[in-house]
Amino acid sequence: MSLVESPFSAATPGLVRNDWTRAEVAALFALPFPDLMFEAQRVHRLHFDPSEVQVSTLLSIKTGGCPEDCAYCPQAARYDTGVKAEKLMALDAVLAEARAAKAAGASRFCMGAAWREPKDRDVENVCQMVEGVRALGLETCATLGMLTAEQAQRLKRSGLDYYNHNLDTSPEFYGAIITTRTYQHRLDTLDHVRAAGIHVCCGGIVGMGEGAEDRAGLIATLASLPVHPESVPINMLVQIEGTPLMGEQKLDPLEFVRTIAVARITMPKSMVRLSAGREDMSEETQALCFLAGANSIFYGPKLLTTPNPERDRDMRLLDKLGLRPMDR
Ligand code: SAM
Ligand code: DTB
Ligand code: SF4
Repeated sequence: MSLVESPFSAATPGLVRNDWTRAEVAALFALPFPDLMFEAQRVHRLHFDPSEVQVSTLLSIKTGGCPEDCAYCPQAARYDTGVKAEKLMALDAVLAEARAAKAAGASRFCMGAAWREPKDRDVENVCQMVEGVRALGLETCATLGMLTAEQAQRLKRSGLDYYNHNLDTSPEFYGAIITTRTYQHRLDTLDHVRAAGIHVCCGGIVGMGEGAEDRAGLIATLASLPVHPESVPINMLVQIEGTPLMGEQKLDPLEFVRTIAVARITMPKSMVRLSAGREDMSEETQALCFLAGANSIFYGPKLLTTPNPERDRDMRLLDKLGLRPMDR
């Protein structure tokens, strides 16, 4: 199907829709690559300066020992991945890392904890961290697992800007990846975060052995939430020795680029983040991701427990592409 005949070219430019069907999303995935990229660029330029990239830095504030069974995760206690369980970091140590991230050029600081769900006491500790990081002039993000409505409200009062909680994959494939909590649990947490007035950061992982219909199912689910997530991280699976997904067939990088492009087209005003997996990605693939409408990255040599490109390597890449880090 050429774009000229496709129903998408008839869409009002820049219109934000929350009624994307699976079939429409699958049809976008199936477009000829040049048509898909053209449409992604067109939509991207309606709402964003295409030379700007938002940079977030991650810190694992509570590493390992997690009771969940997420088949991709190095921090699940049940898999022998070599990640040691640690206690929640001290406030001072977190603030020292946030200061360093700001000095290196990050605009957002994202704190991750390997919890199924935080206890109220944990939330109080994280709220202190949020207040401290905000006082440094950084945007704040946290990813702590499932939240109750009250916990989300408490985090909002501390000044938390974003909460990351991913749907990870399609509702159909989800059960092959996680059995210790349901898709509905995830949607409930997203509702609580949204109702508390915190910006939502929600995306997923590709390259887990899912089918093309699951990638379409993930994007269709995200794009038909009542309000699109402000931030949509698209992760390429980082294969971890000891996890069930180790040795899974690698996804063709062009399918990853297509996933970014479809996220951009269906969620025109959201920041689309080229997230985990950049360490093993060529500069050419990353450049295609930016062309496809990705406008955010994790910046700094470590994600939560796995490596990410060194800062100077990323700055050289952005420079080569004529891209620049976004101010807040
Ligand atoms: N424990 C909390 C939770 O699961 O919501 C917060 C931290 S958890 C590590 C955050 C997200 O990281 C997961 O939802 C998943 O999408 C992503 N992630 C974890 N391990 C990954 C891997 N090996 N490759 C790519 N993404 C991964
Ligand atoms: C997201 O979507 N990706 C980030 C962040 N949200 C928290 C996490 C990626 C983790 C990759 C594996 C690790 O470093 O442990
Ligand atoms: Fe635990 Fe989060 Fe890892 Fe799942 S993704 S095992 S909940 S840390």
